[in-house]
Amino acid sequence: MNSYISTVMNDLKTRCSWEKEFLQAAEEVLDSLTPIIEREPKYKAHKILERIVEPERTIMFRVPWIDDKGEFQINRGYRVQFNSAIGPYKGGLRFHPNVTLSTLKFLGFEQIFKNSLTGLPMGGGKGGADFNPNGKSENEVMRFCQSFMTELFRHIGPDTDVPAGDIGVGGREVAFMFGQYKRLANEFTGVLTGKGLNFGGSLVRPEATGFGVVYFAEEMLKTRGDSMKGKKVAISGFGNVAWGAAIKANDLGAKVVAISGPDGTVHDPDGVSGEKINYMLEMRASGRDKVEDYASKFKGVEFHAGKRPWIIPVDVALPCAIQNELNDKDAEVLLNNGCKCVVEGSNMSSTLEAVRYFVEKKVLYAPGKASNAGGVATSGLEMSQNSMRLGWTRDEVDKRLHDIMINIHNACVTAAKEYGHEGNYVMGANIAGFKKVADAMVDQGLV
Ligand code: 2IT
Repeated sequence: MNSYISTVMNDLKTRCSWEKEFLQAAEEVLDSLTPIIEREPKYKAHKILERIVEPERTIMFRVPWIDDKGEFQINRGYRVQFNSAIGPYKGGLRFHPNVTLSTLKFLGFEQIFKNSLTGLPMGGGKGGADFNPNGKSENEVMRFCQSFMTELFRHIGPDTDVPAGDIGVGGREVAFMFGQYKRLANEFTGVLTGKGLNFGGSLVRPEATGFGVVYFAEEMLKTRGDSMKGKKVAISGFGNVAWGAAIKANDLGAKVVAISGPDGTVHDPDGVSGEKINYMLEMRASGRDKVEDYASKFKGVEFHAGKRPWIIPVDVALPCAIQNELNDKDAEVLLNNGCKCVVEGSNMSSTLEAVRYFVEKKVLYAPGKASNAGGVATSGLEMSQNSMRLGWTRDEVDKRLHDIMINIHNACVTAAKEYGHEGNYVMGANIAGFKKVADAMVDQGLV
């Protein structure tokens, strides 16, 4: 690590010692910026690293709501407006009981580079709450979303900050929040993405993250004269990203042999396809959060309680559940079983040790900020359609999404090569994503 980078990183470790996930994300990015920091002294002169690790603004607020029993409930809400150098803050909202400031700072930080990679004018932000939507009634979810937006609405806007969904926030929650924003602001604008099709949503947005992951995997395999066709694939999770990835993997002729949930992994040697993919949506809508339901419903399926899918021998692994869901031991098991390609659908799926192991073994490995950028890219396309007050066809959106994923892949490959680390998608993604934002920050002066 270069001395400027290690000074900034050590300072951050002192000042944010309790923010473990944020420090992990910062270390991965900063470490890989060594070649560009050494080549371009202007970044140090302009204190770009010190500035880029500090959010422009962090908002934390009380979210009071009343449950179905009439009892008062209090949660903590957040919005981290991390960087607006290249566009309005953009990024999802996560509702999950484990959400802390550290979680949202790591996600907001990742979002800066991811959004830059899409080539669209979007800054980085993230928000959410420590609210657990599982087991809540629809009315409880609505009341929570309304209360959350009652505070958030004054901090966001279509040219200021445009939230979307993430874990625990899907079409239903975005719709409740949109309704409340519209009521408070007295404006119908594209202030959120992932909206319903009847009120400004974009076709393909629900599938976009998972589709993008598989488009990216296909591009990576192409660099080795290979493709997704005939590949055995393990996907973790059964949420929105896993669902989109399962559809596209099937489209490209691969076989998805595993999906997972917090309760364990299902191994389905016949493949998760057809009605089984639709069943992923049913499992999510049930709010039970149990993938074991899949094993009870379909024949020939094994359930591995408490296990993650990385024990199943596959060619391609797509972690699509949550951060740090794949550690160095999992990485070793995967590679020993013949896996050649690991493409992240969740943000920071792999621990730092797992990332280092993949890079060292020269396996095809893509960090989430590159390979899962299709979701936010399609949110960017939703913003464009809202601004133009029109809607594109499914094919038009899908074609743009596909082109964006190809472009991100090329940007990673090119930057990695230019800075002396050919084939390293971590270096490529971080350097390419950073350069555009850092140059915009230099141009805009000390703000
Ligand atoms: O992690 C992500 O990129 C998202 N949750 C999507 C964010 C967005 O604004 O569509």
